[in-house]
Parts: sequence; structure tokens; C-alpha cells
Amino acid sequence: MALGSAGIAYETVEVSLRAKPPELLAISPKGTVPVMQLPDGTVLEQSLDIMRWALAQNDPEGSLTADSEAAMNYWIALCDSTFKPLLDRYKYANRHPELTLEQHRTNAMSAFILPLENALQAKRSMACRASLADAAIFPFVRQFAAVNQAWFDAEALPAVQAWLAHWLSSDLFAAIMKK
Ligand SMILES: N[C@@H](CCC(=O)N[C@@H](CS)C(=O)NCC(=O)O)C(=O)O
Repeated sequence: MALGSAGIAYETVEVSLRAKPPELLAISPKGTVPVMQLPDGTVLEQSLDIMRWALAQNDPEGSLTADSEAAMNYWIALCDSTFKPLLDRYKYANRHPELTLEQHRTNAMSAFILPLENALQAKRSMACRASLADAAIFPFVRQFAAVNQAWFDAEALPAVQAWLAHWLSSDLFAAIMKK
């Protein structure tokens, strides 16, 4: 979405993560995706680095300056380091039988979704306009909702629900999610 927002042309190469192609491992031995290679050979190995690089080229929505660096980094770090592991336990609860699915979900709610609800109350995005943090975080909240969409839709999370619906119905999301 950052590449799309910046209007940067790129080629996507689908890879099988069960049989990682040598071309991928040659430029990025860590073997996770996404990885982006620039025409000059530079390799960006983290999705956040790709987002920051793209928006540094062109940022028509002002996503990099929509909020303070500190505020955006706070939410992105909380999402990456705290929410993502809890989300994975909820998504794959059968692999984490030390707690029930509902307990994993409650942990993710308390650590991230409810703080996000409070932060989003009375605004449509995390800052005055859509920021890097919104774009970096909403795909994971989308995954959280999708584990049990009926449950998520019935929860009292008006701000998070409206924020997620806004991103999912955006032209930018539709443009980059073409199968
Ligand atoms: N912090 C990395 C995470 C990358 C990552 O874990 N990607 C997953 C797919 S979403 C992957 O490539 N997994 C394959 C593997 O670990 O073998 C980023 O944001 O780029």
C-alpha cells in the first residue's frame, strides 16, 4: 500500500515459502517475505523499511508526517512486539493449548485492541490524517477480526470497527489486493 500510495512501479514475485527459491535466498538469506530489491541492487528486508523507503520517495497523503515519529513508532512497536505474537496464538490456538482460544483472544484484546479503541475514539485515524502507523497496523487487526468475524462485529469496539472498515473499503486497498 505504501508503494501504491507513493505511485512507485514495482514487480511482485510470488514465492513458495516451503521451497524458497535460490534467487530470494541469494539477495536475502533470512528467507522471509516481503523483500524488495531496488534497481541499484539495494535490498530492503523489512516491510516497514519498504514502507518508509517508498514514502520517502513520494508521500502524497502525508503519511510520514501525520503524527510524531514517537507516536507512530510507539504503536508500530506495540503491534510488532506485543500484539503480533498474541494474534498468532489466537489464530493458531490449537498449537498453544496452554490457554483456551478465548483466553488468547482476551490477552490480545487487553494488550492491543482495547488500547487501540481508546486511541481511535473520536478520530478516524490514529492521527489527524492517515499515518504510517495506520497502514502498518490495520492488516494485523484485519487478521484478528477474521479469526471470528461474527464475534468481532458484535464486540463493543466502535472506533476500531469503523477504522478497519474505512481501510478495507479504501481505493488503495482495493487496488493492491487484486488477485
Ligand atoms: N519483520 C518482517 C517479518 C517477515 C515475515 O515473518 N514474513 C513471513 C510471512 S508474513 C515469512 O516470510 N515467513 C516465512 C518463513 O519464516 O519461513 C517484516 O515485516 O518484513
